[in-house]
This record gives sequence, C-alpha cells and structure tokens, in this order.
Amino acid sequence: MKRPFIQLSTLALAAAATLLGLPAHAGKTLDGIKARGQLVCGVNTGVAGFSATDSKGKWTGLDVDICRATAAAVLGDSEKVKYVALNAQQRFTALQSGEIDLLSRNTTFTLTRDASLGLHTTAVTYYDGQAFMVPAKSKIRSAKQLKGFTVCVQAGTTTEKNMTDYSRSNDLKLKPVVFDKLEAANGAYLAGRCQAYSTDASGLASIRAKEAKNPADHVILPELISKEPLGPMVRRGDDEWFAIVKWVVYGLLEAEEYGVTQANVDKLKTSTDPAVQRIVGSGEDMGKLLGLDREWLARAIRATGNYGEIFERNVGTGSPLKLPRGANNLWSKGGLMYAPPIR
Ligand SMILES: N[C@@H](CCC(=O)N[C@@H](CS)C(=O)NCC(=O)O)C(=O)O
Repeated sequence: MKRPFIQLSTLALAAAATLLGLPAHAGKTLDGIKARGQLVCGVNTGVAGFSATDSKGKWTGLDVDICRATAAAVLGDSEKVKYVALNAQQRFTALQSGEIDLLSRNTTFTLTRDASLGLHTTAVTYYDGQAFMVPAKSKIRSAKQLKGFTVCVQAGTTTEKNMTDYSRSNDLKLKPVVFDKLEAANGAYLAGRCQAYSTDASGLASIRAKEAKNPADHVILPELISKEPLGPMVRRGDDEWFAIVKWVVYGLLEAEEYGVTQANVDKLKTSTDPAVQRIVGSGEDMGKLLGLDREWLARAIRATGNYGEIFERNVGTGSPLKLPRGANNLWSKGGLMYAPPIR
C-alpha cells in the first residue's frame, strides 16, 4: 500500500504546484549547467550553415543558434556555451555519457534512435530529406540514372541504410563508399573517387557551397529519397531539461508566428496582445513553469532572433547555402513548422 500513497502524494503536490503557479523543479541537467556556468553543446565538425567555425574560431550556424538560444534562456548569456565537435559516430555516446548536455547536430529523428539510445529528440528544427549530388559534367539529372554508381557516404548516419533501401526498390545496385570522417568523404567525392555523394539535402547544399572549388560544377538531384526530420536531442531521465529544450525551439517558432524579432523584442514589451506579452516576458510568467524566469524566451530571441531569422541568416536564400524555406516554413505559410502554443 506504500507505493500508491507515494504516487498519490506526488500527484497532489504536482496539482498543488500547478494551482498555485509554483516554479517547476529545474532538473539535474539544468542544475549542472548552472553550477558550471556553461552549456555543453554537441555540434558537427563543420557543416557550414549548421555548425562551423568562422575565421575567428567562432561557431555559427542554425544548430549553433539552438545552443545559443538555449544558453540565453537558461544562463542569461548566449556566449556561455562550450561546443564539442562530434562526427556522426561519436554523437550519441557523447550525449549518453554526459559529456554534453545537448546534441544540436543535424540528427534525424527515427523510431530506432528514439527507442534504443536512451535519448529523446526534442523538436524538429529542420525538415530535410536525403538526396544525391553528382558532378554537373556527368549529365545525370535524376537519381534513377545512377545505376551501378559508387556513392560517397558517411558512417554512423541514416544515409547508408536509406540508400540501400532506395537502391533495392529501384534496382539501382548503388555501391556505397563509406567514410568515418566528413572531410574524407568530401575529399573523396571532390577528387572524383566516387561518382556521386549522398547525405541530407541541406548537407549537400553546404558541401557544394563551401567545399567545392566551383559550386556550379555540382548538381543536387531532385529526388528526396527519405524523410530526415532533424532536431536537438537530450538524454532520457530528465524530463525538466527535455521540456526546456523543446520549449526553446517552440518559443522561437512562436516568436516568428507572432512577429517578434531580435529587433523588436524589447519594444514589444508594451504590446497589449497577451500572446506577445507571454513571448516577450511582459505578461503571464511562462518561464517559472519550466524552472526558469519570465524573460527566458525574450533573451533567446534577443540572442538569435526568431526561427525565421535563424533560418534566413544561416541557410536561407541570402546565405551561401541559398536553401528555400519550403517545408521549414511556418504551418500558416504552407510549411510544416507548427509550435504548440506558449500558453
Ligand atoms: N541526418 C543524418 C546525417 C547526419 C550527418 O552526420 N551528416 C554528415 C554529412 S553532412 C555530417 O553532418 N557530418 C559532419 C561530421 O561528421 O562532423 C543522421 O542523423 O544520421
């Protein structure tokens, strides 16, 4: 009879906390981050637009901005992030072992990963799909023409299995050439040692824009052969931290939907719209329910801008990658990005 009693009293406590609007308990990951004064964020080793260092050694990119927004929300400073560069195979162990607090690294949400790694995907930050890239001079214009081709891929990714499935169902007899490291895969393809390259379409756009001598020499074929919903991951067993990261992503989306930007987030403090007030921190306190403060989301927006601003700056049509918003547009503009309400 002891167990039901404990469960009941826990429930009663939670109900009382909700009724009284008490702050949620912060959780052990957040306690660790606060004690250390730094968020440790796992990113990739260099996929420009997502995470890469600039000439001054500063990390930039869409995935990096998720780390920065989270640090701004929980520590009050988007610079208080230690970045750990991880290749595809290292990423999950780094999160499982506690070496990093957050994995923000073009990582696909799949059933296998969700159910077998002891990790959670929090929210989708980029809807992608796997594609192929070939030298323009090959005259290949469709993935269906790749019969018997050698294809450079990176180990430890969703790429190889998707490609095997696609090859089998289209009778293409593709031959994967597998590399552990990104530079090795890029180098091999650009040196002509594979006839094609396959990874997420966004990764191909990045490699073409940043690694190829002349981007126009490479064509990304139109077929998307898989669904690659990419998003930040956290360890299982810390629901509070899971909620924080999830709501930072949703908050950045909600900010875009309500027109809250890096430039106007402070001015909108005087807004009379309750939804805007919740976002900018001048109305109902949403932060305390996450174990944070009223300004959590305003600080994130001030640091990185809303999701649309993050997208445009890092990978959008004005950036070297020139990726269209497409599926990553807000649901209200024909895309898939839909945040549950900040309410
Ligand atoms: N989304 C896929 C692929 C992610 C991936 O690792 N892609 C490679 C090729 S673009 C990459 O980011 N490599 C960077 C690195 O190893 O640092 C996955 O989650 O498995």
